[in-house]
Amino acid sequence: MTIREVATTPFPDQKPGTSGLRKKVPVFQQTGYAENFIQSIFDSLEGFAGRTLVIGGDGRFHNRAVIQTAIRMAAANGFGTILVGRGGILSTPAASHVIRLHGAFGGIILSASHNPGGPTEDFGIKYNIANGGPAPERITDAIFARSRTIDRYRILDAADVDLDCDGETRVGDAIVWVIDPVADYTALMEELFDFAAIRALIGSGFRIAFDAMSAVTGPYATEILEQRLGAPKGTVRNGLPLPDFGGHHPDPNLVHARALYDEMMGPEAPDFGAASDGDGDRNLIIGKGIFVTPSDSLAMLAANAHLAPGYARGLAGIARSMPTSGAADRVAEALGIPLFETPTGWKFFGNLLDAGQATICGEESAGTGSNHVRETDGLWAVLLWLNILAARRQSVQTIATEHWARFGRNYYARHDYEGVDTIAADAVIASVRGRLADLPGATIDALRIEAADDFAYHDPVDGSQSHGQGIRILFEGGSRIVFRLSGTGTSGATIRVYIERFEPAGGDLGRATGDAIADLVAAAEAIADIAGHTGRTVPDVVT
Ligand code: VG1
Ligand code: CO
Repeated sequence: MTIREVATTPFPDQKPGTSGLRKKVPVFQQTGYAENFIQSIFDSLEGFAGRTLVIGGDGRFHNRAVIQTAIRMAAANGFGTILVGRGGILSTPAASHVIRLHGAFGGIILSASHNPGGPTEDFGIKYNIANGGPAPERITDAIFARSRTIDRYRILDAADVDLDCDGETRVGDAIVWVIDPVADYTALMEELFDFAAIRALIGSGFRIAFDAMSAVTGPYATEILEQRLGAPKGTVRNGLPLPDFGGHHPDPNLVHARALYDEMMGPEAPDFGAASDGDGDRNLIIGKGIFVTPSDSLAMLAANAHLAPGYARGLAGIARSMPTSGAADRVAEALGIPLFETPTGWKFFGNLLDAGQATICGEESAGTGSNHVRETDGLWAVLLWLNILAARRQSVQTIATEHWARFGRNYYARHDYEGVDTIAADAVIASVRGRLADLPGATIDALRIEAADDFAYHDPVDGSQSHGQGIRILFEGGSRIVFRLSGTGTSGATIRVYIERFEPAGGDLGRATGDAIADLVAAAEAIADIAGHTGRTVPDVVT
């Protein structure tokens, strides 16, 4: 087998976003496109000769082709061992665990997460470092810089590896191991949670519905919920990963997991409903008759985590992304532990987890996780909920009601305006940014603005700075509006408006969210004039 140095020219658009490089499949299918990006990753790293690389993906269209390319390139670039999930499958949290468990140098995860898949839909490549977490900005910046000047990539002439058979193959000087994608992850979950208690809960007639959305969590959820925990067959729906996710968005929110939501609100609802996304890192939690917002879920999990064996000794701290509601802040305060507010994206949690400063982290976008891996973890959140339900033997509704009565309630919604013209979207943000100095002290109807800023983060562990991470408008009494642009889309821009009303304990805790935040929604429009800039009068997605 010979190593070839292939001459190439740069593509100008290989800047990683919130979570890796995401583009339409036809973009990735251009000659040299994936190769350039993968070589740019390797060229930005040092010291991996003879070390282990983990490769896996969420099974979407184009997954297998890029896995073969990545194997040939990793071998040609000098990695000693390459671990690949069988079928090219590894959920994002499972990949994170495999990297850590096997002491790998890093991993390449092929996914566009919650974005749709198929021949004309989305694909993505992300690099994770040795701690199992997404590469920090310093590395993603280096990858982008390298992609602008790259002039050759290195690849081995070799036959395709059989991805469907566990075992060992030699590719050049490297050993390729095809591993069971589910086994290591399942063992980790058994360490963290009281499977016997959850099994007893299910045995007592507690009913679960889990929607894998034809994405990567199917095999994991089937093994854990149905095989290990004894839930009846059929508990896991859409459990077979499909290259196009059955034509759906594998995004576990109230729009794309609508059927589950409707069922959970109906008279025959199971006790607990959940879903995960394309690559298995997100979670949707719905109790009988009650949707738990991801921000509330983070707070409720943190408040009850000690009921699970893996967290019995308590939490060192909680971290949340800036747009995530302040519900977790009140739990941290009550527990007497620190609360960290980071920019959007899981890569900002890595240092806090590594340093032992935070144990549980979460984002309003339905990502929740802990120090067990360095990624957000959908099934982990589901299992922690089940462990808490098994320990408390109360309904999700009761747990939520008691939580709000103790901590107060953060009514919360995110309004997304999708596929907006990029210039118009930039203009929205620029005009709000331009008003930042004038907003503090201003009133909009009965709401008084206390502070307004462009969020910047100073990492307390490595001292790095990140600027321009979203605009915060903070109101008296703890309510908030946040504006930012998405960094994961592949066409046009998405404007995200995050709206939150804080209602203290003793206040009106049982309102409909839409009513509770109506004045803030109006204030957001008054401040940003989204209609004027974009012509859009209503959001495309409300979650
Ligand atoms: C979105 C979410 C963010 C999340 C990111 C990756 O980013 O808002 O919280 O970390 O997706 O999630 P953005 O830049 O589009 O707002 V995953 O599950 O899709 O990789
Ligand atoms: Co995801």
